[in-house]
Amino acid sequence: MTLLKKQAARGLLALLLLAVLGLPASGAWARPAMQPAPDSVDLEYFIGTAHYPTYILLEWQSVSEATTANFRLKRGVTPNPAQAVVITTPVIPAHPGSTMGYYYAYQDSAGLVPGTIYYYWIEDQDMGGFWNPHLDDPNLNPVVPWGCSVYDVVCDFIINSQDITALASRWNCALGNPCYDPHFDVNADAVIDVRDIMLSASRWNCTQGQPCYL
Ligand SMILES: [Ca+2]
Repeated sequence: MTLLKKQAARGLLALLLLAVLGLPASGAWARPAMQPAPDSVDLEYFIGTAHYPTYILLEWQSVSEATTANFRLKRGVTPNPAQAVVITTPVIPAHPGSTMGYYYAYQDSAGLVPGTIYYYWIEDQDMGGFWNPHLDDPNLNPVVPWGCSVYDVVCDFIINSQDITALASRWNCALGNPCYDPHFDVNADAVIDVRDIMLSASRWNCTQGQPCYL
């Protein structure tokens, strides 16, 4: 094989390889597919931790805030961000113009209902007033279970025989008796009896996240 034929063969082999890999022969594939929104802040994390029964602690850390003016947090009870509402009014000021990252914390305690799963989102506002929702990153969407339903007296996020057994073991315990514990008095009528058992049993096998759990 002459040198010319060898070079032609190598070129053909390279083209075949590109065709197999599904890549164009130009250098176009080396470009990033999409640029991030220019004024959206980079967040290292956004997390939520339940401190039952007082508050849910929300924490986030930014990388730099050169064009970030404010933050706001949204909360919902479904995974659909369109159903979430803003919980931080007024907005939380950022550090506009800073190339440093900052740590933030917010305690959410408004209207929390035991037995509910809360979904959170974070948005940052750029200098132009536009809110960036960060919807494309599941790491910035904490999901926080909050407490137990009053019917789930054992508090293991399912209403089942364990709750009925726990209630039955306190049968006829009334306010003032050493065995009385208001936690097991489902209907809060100062006695633990068949009514409480009936209420829990009516939600048999309901788990946290289901409407019947509440
Ligand atoms: Ca009762």
